[in-house]
This record gives sequence, structure tokens and C-alpha cells, in this order.
Amino acid sequence: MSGATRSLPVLLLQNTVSAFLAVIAVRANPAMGLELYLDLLSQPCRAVFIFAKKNGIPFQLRTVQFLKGQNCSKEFLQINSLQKLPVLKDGDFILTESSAILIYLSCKYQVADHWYPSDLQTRSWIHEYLGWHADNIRNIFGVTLWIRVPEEKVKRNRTYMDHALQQLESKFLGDKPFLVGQQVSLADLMLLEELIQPVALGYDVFVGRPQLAAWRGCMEASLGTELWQEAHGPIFNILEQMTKKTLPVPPPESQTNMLFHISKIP
Ligand SMILES: N[C@@H](CCC(=O)N[C@@H](CS)C(=O)NCC(=O)O)C(=O)O
Repeated sequence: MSGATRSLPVLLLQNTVSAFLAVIAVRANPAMGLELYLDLLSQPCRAVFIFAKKNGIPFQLRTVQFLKGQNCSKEFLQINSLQKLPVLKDGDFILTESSAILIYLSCKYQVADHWYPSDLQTRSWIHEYLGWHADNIRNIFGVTLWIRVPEEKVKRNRTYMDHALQQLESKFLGDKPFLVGQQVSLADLMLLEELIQPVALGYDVFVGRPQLAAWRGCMEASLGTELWQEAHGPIFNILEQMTKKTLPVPPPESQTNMLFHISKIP
């Protein structure tokens, strides 16, 4: 029987039944649900992880360990030919770039408005921050994790970090509890995870910066202790693992990648 010849009640019933079956199919087959490819040693991955957990978004965690070179594997190349994390897979839809992923999740799961405010001007401030963040925070703050970065580059990098933090405090944070106002947004998460990276590696960027330290306190309170520890456990353990030499040694193909990144640091 073609759709055109079916009566309206029959069509409605069939549509309802198919929608119901589709929901069951997604639940019964997790491969069709939301998958997040992450490594919690990575800042943008942690931002995505925290966001999904905090908002009760159900997902399958697909851990891809950089230090074992898993992002260079053939399987992962099918997911992201750029070999980078995080990646979101929602059925056939694949999305990279943490900020795009956070916005997708905010809209798809209709999370509380403060994460990605519907008010045009507040939302535009989030995008303003994310643009500045990509140029001034992301580029600079990841560097200290790379074990083989020459000392003079690390020192120079710290000068850039200090400069960026001054601009951050004066232009973006001011006396507000969060970057775009009174409540936490996805911009705060992106920032938090970049700043936690040097802290975990022994350079506490919050010391001597009361404004930023107060903001960190607000972030900890809004995320809650359990999620804070779950998300940050691996990175807070990294120094101890380095000292004990228990970290995996990246395979040659990842080392080439790493050396390339290091060569780009001024
Ligand atoms: N702008 C990207 C950055 C992604 C990125 O650089 N990810 C790093 C981990 S923190 C990565 O996958 N590096 C692997 C590589 O470059 O080989 C985002 O925010 O998602």
C-alpha cells in the first residue's frame, strides 16, 4: 500500500510506531548512539567530557591514547584524517573541533541556557572569547606537556602565557564570576582545561592572580568535586608517572608529529 492511499490515522499510527522503534533501536544498539573519541590528557577532550557528563548526556566513551599513538592508527584515520581529538560521532555524523562539538551538544540536547545562551549578545561574547582563545590560549598553553620541548622555548612560552593571562583578566574576566556573566558557559570550560594543563605539569598559573583564582573556585564549585576528580585524575597523575617513567613511549609515527608541533613553537 502506498503512503498516498493510507488513511491519516493509519499514517499517524505507523509514524508513531516507527519513531518508537527508532528510539528502541538507538537504545539497543549503542553503536548508533553518541560516541565521543577522547583522551583525558587532552584539554579540549576534557572540556567535551565534562560538558557531556555535567549535562547528563549519554555517550559511549571511545578512548584514544595519544601516548600510545592510537590517534595515528588506521582505524582512527577513518574517523578523523587529521589524527586529532576530540571527535564526536552521532550515527553517520562526524564532528571535530571541541568548540563546534560543545555547541552541537548544547543545541541537540537543549542543555540549560547558561551554557550557550540564546540571548544574541551574550552568545556573541562566547564566540568572541572562543576566537581569542584559539589565537591566544590554545596555541600557547599546551606546550608544557611535550616532554622534549627545549628549555629556552618553555621559558619563552611562559612569557607569552603571562601576557595572555593579563589580557584575559583585564578584557574578558574582569570582576565577573564567569567569562560571560553570572553563570558558567562552555567558554569557561574551554579556558579551564587549558589552564589546568600547566598546573598539572607544575606551573600554577593561578598563584598571584586573585581574579583568576576566584574564577577557578567558582568553576570547581559549579562542576562539583566528583566530576572534577574524574576528569582531572589522569592529568594530575602525569608528573608522578613521568618521574616513575611509567608513561608509554609514543611510537615513531607520533614522535614525528610531536617534533613537527615542537618546531612550530617560537
Ligand atoms: N582546535 C582543536 C585542537 C585539537 C587538538 O589539537 N588536539 C590534540 C590533543 S590536545 C591532538 O589531537 N593532537 C594530536 C596530534 O596533533 O597529532 C580542538 O579544540 O578540538
